[in-house]
Amino acid sequence: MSTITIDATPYPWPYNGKLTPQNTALLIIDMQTDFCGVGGYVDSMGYDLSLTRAPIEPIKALLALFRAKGFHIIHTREGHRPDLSDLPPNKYWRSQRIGAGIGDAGPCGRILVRGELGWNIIDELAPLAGEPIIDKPGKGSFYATDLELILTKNRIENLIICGITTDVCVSTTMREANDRGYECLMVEDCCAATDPDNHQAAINMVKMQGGVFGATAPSALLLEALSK
Ligand code: C5J
Repeated sequence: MSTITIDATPYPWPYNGKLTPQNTALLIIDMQTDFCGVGGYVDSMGYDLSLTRAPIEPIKALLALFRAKGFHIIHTREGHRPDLSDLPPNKYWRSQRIGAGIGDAGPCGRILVRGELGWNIIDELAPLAGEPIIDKPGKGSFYATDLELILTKNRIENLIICGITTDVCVSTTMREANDRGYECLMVEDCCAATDPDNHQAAINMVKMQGGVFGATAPSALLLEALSK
């Protein structure tokens, strides 16, 4: 592929103009039933599921193109071991307080527990064989996972980040990645939060200081640039 950049904000992304399927991964964060499905964690907390479901179709379109072009695709899942030995007590306490105790029984099985129905990535965005899935106990995708090892081994330098929720796992992951020197792009309509103002604020924060965490763009600009 010849050199291309995305007409992102606040700068044409990536900074060095080196965007190829070999050095770039589409990183899809936590598109699990627990975060966007009926009976999952977010639903149990009483949030509006239409917000966290909004990016499903835009991600589907991006995923199809990135697969067709041979880019790296990486998925993540937030969840805990069935014995909850990796669940900090304060995380449990806070989740129980809002009516969705992690590890407690819910309509989709035990909330945010690995192997349960709610923990699965939704069918619409199901990983294909060979696409790495990163299981993480926290909000960031680098903490207590082998994501960095996989990126290093595959010589991936650029991360195009999608998923839910913008203000929590997407944002934490982008900050972790940025500190490690990865060049990050947040895809605005391929992310969502449980609060629209928080979604917008998380996008705005990326763009401060000349792109303090990287850049952002709507998926239409990626589809346009990469379909050429
Ligand atoms: C949250 C996530 N919101 N995937 N997790 O608790 O953003």
